[in-house]
Amino acid sequence: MHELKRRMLKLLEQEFIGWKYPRDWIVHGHSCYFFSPDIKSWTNSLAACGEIGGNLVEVNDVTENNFLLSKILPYNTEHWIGLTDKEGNDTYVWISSGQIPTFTFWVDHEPSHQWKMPENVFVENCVFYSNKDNDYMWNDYSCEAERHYICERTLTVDE
Ligand SMILES: [Ca+2]
Ligand SMILES: [Ca+2]
Repeated sequence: MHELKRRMLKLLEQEFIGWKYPRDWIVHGHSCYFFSPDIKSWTNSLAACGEIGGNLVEVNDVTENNFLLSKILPYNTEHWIGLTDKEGNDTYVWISSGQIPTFTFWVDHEPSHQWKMPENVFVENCVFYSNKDNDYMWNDYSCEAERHYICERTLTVDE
């Protein structure tokens, strides 16, 4: 009986922890984060984050940025974040809060808002962490391009 009770408590605990910190998510500060193994368009990345109870990451300050960099540095790949200019008015806002960023991490001369090569013009409305060649800083690009993505889920206040 004691053993059964212990096992039930263990199951409850796993469920509780699973709810707060879903499997494969990494806790940092007041959020947990998911770094995708797969690549998707920005829009599909946003949907994928939503399906697992989060949103595309909102990078609020240098501390959060440093944490994210520490996780993506070993991989030299590009990751979508939740910054977009879907209205097409060249003003980037966070998809989760609707706020204009107070912290930014742009590559020099970015955001460029469009790809300017002749015969291949398209607008750039979605932002990603670039790879090593651009020191992992932010760049905007076509939302249709496929990249890895980072989801964020804010933890509840009663931690
Ligand atoms: Ca955040
Ligand atoms: Ca750009």
